[in-house]
Amino acid sequence: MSGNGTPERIEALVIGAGFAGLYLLHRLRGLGIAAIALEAGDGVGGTWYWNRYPGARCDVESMQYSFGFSEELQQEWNWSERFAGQPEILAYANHVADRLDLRRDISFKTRATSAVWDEAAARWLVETDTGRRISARQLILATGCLSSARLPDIPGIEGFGGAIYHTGQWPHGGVDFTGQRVAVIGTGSSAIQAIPVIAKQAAQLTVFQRTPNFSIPSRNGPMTEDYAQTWKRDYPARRAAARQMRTGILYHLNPVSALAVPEAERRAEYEARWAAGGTAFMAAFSDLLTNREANDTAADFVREKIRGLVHDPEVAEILLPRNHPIGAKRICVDTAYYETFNLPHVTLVDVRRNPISRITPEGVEAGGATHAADSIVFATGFDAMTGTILAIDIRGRGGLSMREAWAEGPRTHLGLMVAGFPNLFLITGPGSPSVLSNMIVSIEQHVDWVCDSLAHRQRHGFSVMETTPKAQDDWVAHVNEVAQRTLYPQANSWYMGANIPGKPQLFMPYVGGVGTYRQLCDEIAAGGYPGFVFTAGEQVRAAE
Ligand code: NA7
Repeated sequence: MSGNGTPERIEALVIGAGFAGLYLLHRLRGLGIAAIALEAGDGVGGTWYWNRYPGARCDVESMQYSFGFSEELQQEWNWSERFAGQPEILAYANHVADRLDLRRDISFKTRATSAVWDEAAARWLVETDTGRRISARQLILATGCLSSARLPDIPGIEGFGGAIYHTGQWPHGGVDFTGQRVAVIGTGSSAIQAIPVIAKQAAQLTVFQRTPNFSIPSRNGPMTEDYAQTWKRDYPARRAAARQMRTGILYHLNPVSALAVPEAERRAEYEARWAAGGTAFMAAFSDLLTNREANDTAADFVREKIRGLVHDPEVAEILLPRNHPIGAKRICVDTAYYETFNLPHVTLVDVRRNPISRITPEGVEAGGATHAADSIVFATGFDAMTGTILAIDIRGRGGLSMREAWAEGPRTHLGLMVAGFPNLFLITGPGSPSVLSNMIVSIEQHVDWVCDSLAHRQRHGFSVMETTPKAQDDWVAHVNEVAQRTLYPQANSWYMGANIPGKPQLFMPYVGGVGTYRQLCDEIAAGGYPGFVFTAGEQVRAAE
């Protein structure tokens, strides 16, 4: 249906067909709730559909970065590597969509542009860039946390004579850099994965670094049958344990303070974690993210490793992260990142000392010198956590726009609902553990909670659910208070909105931990949803 005619009617509308959208469609179908999903891309997979840059892979082990809701699914799928690459994760997303027969409920190449709450009908009216108009009782934003790719405001980009790429919007056919002079701008997770792979092809690679990052070797390798079986034999129990962990990832979290053990023991623990690889390095001691002195011991250890890996001491010095506690910005995981700077055709430019002034037709101008390039790769990140939500013009009760409601930064109750926006749910929204966790674990938890709340309403005949301003204020204060007890706010990270000029700065994800958060959400559901209000016609029940 297009134009101004009667809109299509549906019970639930899901925006996005990444892992969250796929699981939502499956659960809603199980509840007998008619649902469709709109997806801007022409395939499923969300972040794994868009981020096709060379070297893209997940930093959570694949045995854990996969759905746990279906024993059949987790038994039948076989991963080829410890940390699967993007093509394999995308293949898995496609497999899930086919296996659960979800495609028939997804509208591809369709982007939601606006969503307006119609008070009289108690429904959302959603408009799309294809002219479709859809009236839905429930609107669920499964839009992802890192979907709005961002090019920095560097003058001259349009005039560049070569090719421009952003890691988050990579061409589907791939890019062959063989023989090219390539510039990479940024040294976050994406760049740290892409740089070693691009270096293998490029004739010359220049990396522009503004802030050095901490990166731990992944020790990625082929999946062994033995390792896969240790998981598959015991999947339900292992998944259950992971759901209670701080990050939703099962690994050994050492309960001891880094400052409570002798130097030699501390070192041995770091060495063992460095040798094992991956983000579990940050679980070496209990207080690495809460005590600066403890954190310094881990940061010093990694800086020493970097010095050992990079041959040229001047280059190593530039690569040493010093301006934030380790882990306060998302820790990176790499395959031969630091070693890449030993290659003769790879150059590192310190953008703090030599700021990029502009892009010229020939390349990148920094510190008065032009670095010639045939291609520029922007690995400059995303308008994280809120960018994709605010890209939709959302109007709730009384015409309140989400942009106004979040003018000072995102405000939610539990990262799930926003006061003034009835029947609008966020999956892994700001105020929930989301990006600090294994995303699939957090997605499953949110989808289950939302679907359980819908089932609750079905049983009680409530058609509208919303959160109260008081519950939201209390949650926002709690999220902030818990964040302040950690070292996270000490880094200018995208967790804080610090990478987007003018974006309000506050710590967006909930650091209380996946297990604690889940328990709280479960208690709220079991207690009849305090902090939420349910309405059906004349019936109003304030459950505070
Ligand atoms: P990130 O982590 O936001 O990294 C972006 C990088 O780009 C970071 O090094 C930035 O430096 C750099 N950047 C941004 N703008 C500029 C300009 N103008 N000049 C120079 N350098 C710039 O994005 P990623 O895609 O790597 O990773 C995002 C998440 O995706 C990641 O955490 C995983 O969860 C998956 P800065 O640090 O701001 O100084």
